[in-house]
Amino acid sequence: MAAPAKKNPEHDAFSRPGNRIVTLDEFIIRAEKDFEFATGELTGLLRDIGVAAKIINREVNKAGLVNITGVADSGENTSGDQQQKLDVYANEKLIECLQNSGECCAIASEENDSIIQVPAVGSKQSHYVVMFDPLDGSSNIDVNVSVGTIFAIYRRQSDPSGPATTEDFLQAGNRQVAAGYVLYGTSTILVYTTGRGVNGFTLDPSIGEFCLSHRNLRIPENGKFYSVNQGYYSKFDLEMRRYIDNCSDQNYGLRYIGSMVSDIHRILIQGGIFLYPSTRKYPKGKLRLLYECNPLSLIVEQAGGKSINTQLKRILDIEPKELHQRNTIAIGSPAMVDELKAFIERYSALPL
Ligand code: AHM
Ligand code: MG
Repeated sequence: MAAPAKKNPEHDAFSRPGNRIVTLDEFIIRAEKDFEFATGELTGLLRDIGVAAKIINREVNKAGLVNITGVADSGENTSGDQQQKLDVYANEKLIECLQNSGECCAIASEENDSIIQVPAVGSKQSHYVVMFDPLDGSSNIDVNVSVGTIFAIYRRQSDPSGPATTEDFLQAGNRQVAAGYVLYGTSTILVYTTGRGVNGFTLDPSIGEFCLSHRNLRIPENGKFYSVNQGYYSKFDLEMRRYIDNCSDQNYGLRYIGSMVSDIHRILIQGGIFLYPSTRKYPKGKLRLLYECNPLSLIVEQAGGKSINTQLKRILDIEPKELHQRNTIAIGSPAMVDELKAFIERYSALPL
């Protein structure tokens, strides 16, 4: 007899009549019940991240009122970027929330050189590792522009009885168990996927809960906006310049916030393409594969979009070599990524 079709937990979880509010916690718990062999660990992790997001949100919203904007005393992070005070704060809060519950066995953060072991809580033996960019686009904080937290969860590969290893983090993005982002914008929204569609939860400040607001997000097939730091135009390769000229010829609008989470969120809702190609300063691209590109690529693909690098490789299939690896990216509406691909195939001087 054929096995019964597997239910889509993230859709079943909220299929109920009326306009009753569905909170993130309720959604996660209901979704877990539909997973075979669920142990509750992943559920716990997503809830921990939700809690950390609320704490970070509180602080981001106070920026300007208290002495938490500006450059941190620590100076630069491991990638050579200037650390803001709020970067440091967000990093500490996420680590704290994850360490307290012990639902993961190790953490990697864009702000730390190497992985952080999470001591077991009680007899729990966690099977997951979590990585994150605690506050992406943080150079925008001092000027009240949106910033975001990005996270990715993987199953560890090493023996659960010993400590986690760096290799547990060096897995291709197609092995992510869950990924998401929190955008601290005009409202605060948490968007996540466990590989079965994408859902968004807006923080209702009056009750302090993330509530389901964007159910089964689907990215438009095409868009009218392109998103790239056009200030670097003269440093881009020919094929990228040709593509950007084409965007302008077709009257696409340019939208670039300088905060990738914000740009990707707009693209998820309205369609469009986001590009960060190689420049002279960043020959391999600026954005980090593990902390930024992989989680956002999983979300965009789960919503029906595409994500490749400028060598036309699917981002999620890249085998990472190091924790802070950078890469180029083109991500967004499928028709626009395909159009860019045709330009690269036509004009690239390098063998693809
Ligand atoms: P960050 O992680 O140090 O904040 O850097 C990542 C950010 C992205 O959010 C944004 O898209 C990009 O850097 C902007 O870079 P640039 O100013 O070079 O255009
Ligand atoms: Mg970042």
